[in-house]
Amino acid sequence: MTLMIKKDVIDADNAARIADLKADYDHLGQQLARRGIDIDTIKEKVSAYGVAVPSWGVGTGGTRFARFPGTGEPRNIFDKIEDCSVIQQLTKATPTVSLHIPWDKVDDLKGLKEKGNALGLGFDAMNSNTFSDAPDQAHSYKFGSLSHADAATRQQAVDHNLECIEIGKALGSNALTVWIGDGSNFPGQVNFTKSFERYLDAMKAVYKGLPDDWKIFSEHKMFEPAFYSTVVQDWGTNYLIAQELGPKAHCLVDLGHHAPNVNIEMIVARLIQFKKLGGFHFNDSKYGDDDLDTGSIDPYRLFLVFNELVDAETRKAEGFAPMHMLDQSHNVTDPIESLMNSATEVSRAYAQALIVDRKALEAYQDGNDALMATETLKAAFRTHVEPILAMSRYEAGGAISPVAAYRASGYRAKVSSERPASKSGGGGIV
Ligand code: LRH
Ligand code: MN
Ligand code: MN
Repeated sequence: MTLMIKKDVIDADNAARIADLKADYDHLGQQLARRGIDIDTIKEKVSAYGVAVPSWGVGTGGTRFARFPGTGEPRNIFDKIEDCSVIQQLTKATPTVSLHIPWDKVDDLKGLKEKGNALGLGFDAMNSNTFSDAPDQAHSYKFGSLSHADAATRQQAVDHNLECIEIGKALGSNALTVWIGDGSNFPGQVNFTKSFERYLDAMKAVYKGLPDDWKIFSEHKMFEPAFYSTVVQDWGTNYLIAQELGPKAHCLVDLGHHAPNVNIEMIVARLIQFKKLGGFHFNDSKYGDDDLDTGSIDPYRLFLVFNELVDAETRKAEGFAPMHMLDQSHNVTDPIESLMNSATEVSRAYAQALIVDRKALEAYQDGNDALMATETLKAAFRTHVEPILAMSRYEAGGAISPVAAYRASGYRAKVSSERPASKSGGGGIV
């Protein structure tokens, strides 16, 4: 396997930390044992857990005002997956990459698949892009794509999604995520019913092109780029879509795509209950679709989402198999560092949710003991599970402290000397 970070660097950094980690792990093990929890069982579950890295996340993002690139920005999809493999090598929590077409130019599919294999990376859900115009396309998406008033434009968007499926098939992916920016900026600009009807028809055409073992995810988002109305604006519309399309269709929940204070964990529970939870785009937000690092603003909410997931996992909920992806934009940090920390935050929320005393919680719920019910969740959330995460990384050959090992490796300086400086300037994600 091709290793982007030298093993010696990781070993040296780990050597300085392993004694403390063992002591911390043993101590936590004793604490958890007193609560009737076997630490190794939790560690094994955490070790088996993975979240996909978005290919678009390893380049520095931007806002609609400006983009301030870092150094050593990936030039193409091959550079991007090398960066993704650094994240996986150090965290051992990100075994797959989620591609975005045509942001990722994938002319050499065979070469890309081989490179993925060499780096030990698989390919997660494919993402189509009909929210911006590709250089040579015949019809513009300025006024929409799958819901556009013009049939030829809709067909072009359908064809693009079908092409994404073909690319994904060659790479070993098994899901397509569709997010559209379609909507309107003015009352009266579009007919809500007609545009949703057109969207459903177009999505049905994409659905027809899905292989038997594939899933299609529709991703809702409250607003942006359309500021008055959005065609797929919330989980209710998203659920209708999944119902209309059929059993291979599910809803994708991007944590940043809701109004502030919306109870996302409850949306997750509803979608699980009705077998329509397809997957996640994890990130964090304070105001809107901020695409901040997962767990950086409200780690308790992330934990509460995972509490629902573990609840479903524990009772073996029918049809429950969501895919997990990160979807972030990094404007002021090294994207590799942000993505490593985010993967760790997701694993942390999972570990914390695994140690919730579910029997006690159920008894408190049934007995209407609101205070003790919420304390039961808090007891798990307050538990410092880092030794479990670090030990799981260490035993898998990763880094006890991924950011420290990464900085010690000099990877960013190395790629900065090899990859030409990328342009700063206007907004948008590279
Ligand atoms: C839209 C979105 C969607 C896109 C990604 C780049 O805001 O969350 O998932 O594919 O951002
Ligand atoms: Mn998203
Ligand atoms: Mn988004």
